[in-house]
Amino acid sequence: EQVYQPGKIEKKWQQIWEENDANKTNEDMAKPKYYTLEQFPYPSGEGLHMGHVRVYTIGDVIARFKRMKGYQVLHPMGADAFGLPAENAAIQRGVNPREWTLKNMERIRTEQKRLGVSYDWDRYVGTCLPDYYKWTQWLFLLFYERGLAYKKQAAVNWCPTCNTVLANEQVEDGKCWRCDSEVTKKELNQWFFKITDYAERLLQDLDQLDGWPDKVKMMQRNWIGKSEGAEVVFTVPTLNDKKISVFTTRPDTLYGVTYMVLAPEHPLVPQLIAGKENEQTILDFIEDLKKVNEITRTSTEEEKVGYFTGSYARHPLTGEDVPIWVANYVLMDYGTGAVMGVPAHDERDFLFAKKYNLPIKIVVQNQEGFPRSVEEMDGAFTEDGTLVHSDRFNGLPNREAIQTIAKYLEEIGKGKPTVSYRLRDWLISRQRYWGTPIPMVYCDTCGVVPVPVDQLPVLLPEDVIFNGKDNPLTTSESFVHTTCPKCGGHAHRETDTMDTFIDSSWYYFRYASPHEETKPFDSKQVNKWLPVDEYIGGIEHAVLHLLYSRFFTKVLYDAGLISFQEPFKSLLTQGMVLKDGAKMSKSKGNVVSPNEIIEKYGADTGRLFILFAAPPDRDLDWSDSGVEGSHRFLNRVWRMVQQNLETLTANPEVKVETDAEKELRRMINVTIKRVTEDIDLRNNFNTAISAIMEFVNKIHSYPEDGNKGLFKQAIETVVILLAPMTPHITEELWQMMGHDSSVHQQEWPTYNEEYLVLDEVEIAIQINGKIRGKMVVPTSSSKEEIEKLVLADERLNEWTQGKSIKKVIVVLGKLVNIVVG
Ligand code: ANZ
Ligand code: ZN
Repeated sequence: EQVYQPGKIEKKWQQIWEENDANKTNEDMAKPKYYTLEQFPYPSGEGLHMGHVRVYTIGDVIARFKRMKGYQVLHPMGADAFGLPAENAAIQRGVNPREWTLKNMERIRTEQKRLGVSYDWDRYVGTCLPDYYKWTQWLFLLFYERGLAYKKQAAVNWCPTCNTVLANEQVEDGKCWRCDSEVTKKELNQWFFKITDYAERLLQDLDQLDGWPDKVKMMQRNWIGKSEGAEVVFTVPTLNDKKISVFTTRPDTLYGVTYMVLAPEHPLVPQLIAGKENEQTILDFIEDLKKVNEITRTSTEEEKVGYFTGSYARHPLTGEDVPIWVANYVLMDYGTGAVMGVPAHDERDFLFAKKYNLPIKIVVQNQEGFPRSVEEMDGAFTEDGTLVHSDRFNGLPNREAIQTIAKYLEEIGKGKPTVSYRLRDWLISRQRYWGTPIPMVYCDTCGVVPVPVDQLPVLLPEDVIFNGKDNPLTTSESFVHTTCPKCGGHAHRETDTMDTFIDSSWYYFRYASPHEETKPFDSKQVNKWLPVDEYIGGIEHAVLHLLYSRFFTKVLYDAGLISFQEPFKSLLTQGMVLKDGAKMSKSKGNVVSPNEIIEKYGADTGRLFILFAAPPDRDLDWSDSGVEGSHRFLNRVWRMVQQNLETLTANPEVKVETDAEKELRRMINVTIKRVTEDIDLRNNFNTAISAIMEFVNKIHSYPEDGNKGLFKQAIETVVILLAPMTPHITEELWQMMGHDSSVHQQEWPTYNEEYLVLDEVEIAIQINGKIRGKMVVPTSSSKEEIEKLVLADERLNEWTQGKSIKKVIVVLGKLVNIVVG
């Protein structure tokens, strides 16, 4: 008898699968398609961690299951290979970022292969390879042509540690998403993608995403942050009636305006303060604010600081002049960068007015007439009510007045109803080397000129200096100096590279036709395979990668390149892998390395444990005893096959006659049903595995003299059902059982409804020998099980109350006699 040696058989099968192209995408159009995708890894120098193992295993079970269910399956893998760590390695250790990255990509690929994941390696995509980033550049030019890529001077997020700008999505609580440094503001000329043009569609289409977790949809909704209200136009009499628009969600409070506040960066500020008393103070104030990020600026704890500009604005309805202030809490890039101050009905304005002694005017009161006067207010009145002191609008419920006043303003040309979004345009330029070069040149005569498509890719140069200070691309003479594609004159290249989130916004398109040489992808292939049917990845990308990818998909749809508008039909966000209740991480020193587990127990055990320990969307607690348990189970299955090889390689006839046989047949069918539904409907691999474990127990208690044909069928079912989860051991056992074809090419078994029901029998219940009732029990129940069932029956109370049960006699299939006394 052979012992289970995962080290040996796993290597053997991985090699055979590779030689046979076993995981090649099957493009059999007669079958329905299924695209399973796991987020591709960043090839860091550390190799895979357990979080990766978890995602890939989940994806692999789905891919293998769908293949057995008769789908043509696309299950590809690649590497998100541009990014800072490569460059940091270059700065710190003097290595070449490209070589460093390629080496890591190779290492990760090797580790992924050791897990036995069924990827079609022929479709491998690496975003740092010229035949990929050429098309990232092509897409940039498409965006540019469509008016969706533009350059502007703006105060942008700056990470002083990473030495580069960041998109808003990459600033978390005022800190850099990658290195946790405090983010500051810097005035720079930068490239942006106009994602704000798509804000409404990105919001509306969330409603179609039934296969997405509500939590992720909610995070995207909040990030897009739609707000309905009005634009109200004030004018500045001293500046020739220059207009200042404000955005407000509360036009109903317009008569309560007692001042106005501009963001200090507002373009009118210099004119408003020119020659005024506070001019210098305000100029200094603006300088200081540049060092503070907006999270801090708008946080409720931050002290609100403001200065009077010395100028006044005319109220559009009352014609009164209200003082114009500047203050830190008004942001330039939200709404119009200007707000109307209504201290009676806005908490922030109330505090500001109190602090600077500005007047407060009540224009909304509740049914009790509260607030009647400013003296009885200890904060803003923000509830609903009726309008007062509002001229012709007095008496209107304020909710109604929101619309009425907005429309009235539109009629008289002093405003209009409007919508504001919190979403900002996507800042995509990075002052770093290891990224896709932005394909633009600056010509002394022609200005900004896109690089023609036939000159792509704009390759990353090698003659650069990594000094940890400047953008290395600026140090390459051969790169910077070029000729203008339009006039042939001298020009210099854009030295910014693209945010790596652009690379990952379209890689799942590339997989559909990875060797396409004339365009980023073949539309026919993409329309065939996409949208992705199940996308598996981390929740940390809820508003980054997942929002950007949705944006890209909509732009490609508008450009007529694809026929669908949402990239990911269903999304599975996997939970974390914890150890001793904390996230596995180097800093906590609680890391269990995948390689260590594979060496000791084999990949199949690791996979089985990870799938069994928790449903995929929950956090999973690593447990050494759990791993041991999974390994024991696989050993048990192994021995079950080994010890019955004679039966399993013969061809015994199937006959179902005895109760034990009927029960085994029932278990075969019940288990197939449970496992199929757990995988297919719920992704509950853990309960699918428990069902198989129960089934194996049942097979062990099957009598020696039971029908051998049925016994063989049961064991074969175990091996087939386990195949998607533990692909190596099942392949080996399948072969031992005398099959020529791969277990992974077997059809997924189906069950027969008819055999799901328990065979039942009616038995008599006696109390002290007298028949007192009848009961229906499963035919297969043991004496102990029947005794339990009978004693739990409440009808017995009548006969046994106040007495003690002396003895219970069970005659299987006939009766139960309870002796009481
Ligand atoms: C007057 C008013 C009265 C306001 C009132 C609220 C309550 P959301 O809902 O987040 O969109 N606001 C507008 N632009 C701003 C900016 N650039 N920086 C800081 N605050 C700004 O918030 C919209 C409200 O936030 C607007 O409505 C405006 O204050 C303020 F009883 O206008 B409100
Ligand atoms: Zn940083």
